[in-house]
Amino acid sequence: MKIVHVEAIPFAIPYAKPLRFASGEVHTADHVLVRVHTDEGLVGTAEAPPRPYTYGETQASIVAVIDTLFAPRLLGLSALEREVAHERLDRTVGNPTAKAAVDMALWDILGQAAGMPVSGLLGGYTDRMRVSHMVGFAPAGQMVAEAERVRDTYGVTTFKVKVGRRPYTDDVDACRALREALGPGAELYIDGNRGWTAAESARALREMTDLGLLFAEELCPADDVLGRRWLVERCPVPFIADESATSAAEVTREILGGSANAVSVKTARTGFTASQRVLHHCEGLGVPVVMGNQIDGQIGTVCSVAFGAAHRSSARYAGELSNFLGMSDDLLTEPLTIEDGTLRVRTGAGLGIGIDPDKLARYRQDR
Ligand code: MUC
Ligand code: MG
Repeated sequence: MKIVHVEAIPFAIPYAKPLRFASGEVHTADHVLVRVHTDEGLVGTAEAPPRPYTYGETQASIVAVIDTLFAPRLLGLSALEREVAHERLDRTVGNPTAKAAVDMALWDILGQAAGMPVSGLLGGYTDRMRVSHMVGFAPAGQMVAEAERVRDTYGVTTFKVKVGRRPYTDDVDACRALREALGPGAELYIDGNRGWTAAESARALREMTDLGLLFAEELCPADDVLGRRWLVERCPVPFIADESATSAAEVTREILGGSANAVSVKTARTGFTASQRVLHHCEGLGVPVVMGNQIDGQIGTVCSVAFGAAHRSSARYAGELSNFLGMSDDLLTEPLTIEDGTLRVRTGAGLGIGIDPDKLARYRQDR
């Protein structure tokens, strides 16, 4: 199982429905397809989504770091030597989605070699997850229409509402309109992507106390250390750390520092190996976990559901698994489908996915 070749292929697929949030917006899935080849002919596949406003990575930087630094360090290693692979990748700081894609491609190889699904190898807790849909910035009426469409079409009843606009009352009004339209049975939570100050966040939370929110996520920056701690002390629901807690060490810092009391796990940035470290760490600390979405395409979503469904603690809440619905197309030979508000884990060996060669030829940016 020696690694003989690592590919980093930039591709771009437009969004039919762009997503807007406080730290940025996505119009095109300008991701990188990562393929790790072994001497036995196995090919592990994953995708890396550049999020410059979150991690500083770009499509070009992901391709460059894989081609020039990661691939040469991986060649000749066995896919079983994941810990050595990570030691070598970690000689380079940052670049979380590039590292995560390599990690998940290695797990795909291991699963294929064993003839077993990765989700089973990770923990095999359940075969599906409830889906949470992210509602991006728009006038309140459009946000309601979007949530109703996703509920009526896919049976989804959990929604994460993007907040963090100014004035904050626009978001309070949108959340209220969503609650009124969706009724008391829907689960609603909010994600500010650091858009508000601690004081704005506190005011907004106070004005939404009757809306029955499930969680609040990254309402203000974690770098406003005392302000954020002050806010979390007053927050009536678990406060999720997302972009402020992207490793087990950052989770320790944020939780013990009082800057969060729940954590978003995203396989797009911690792969399977480090996501398990984060997850087990959260279990040890006794804080809840939500499977987040890095605005993944279908390949990334297959990875998120494989991981989320594999463990009790990551399968507990609905996972954010529907961002791919906004894309105009994707690369998988068998597209994902959300039914009855749930997404199933792929049952084939490894990640159980195939890449459509015609689609890849159409969307790749390097030829
Ligand atoms: C999220 O949960 O924040 C938007 C920015 C990012 O880094 O992830 C997405 C979704
Ligand atoms: Mg978030």
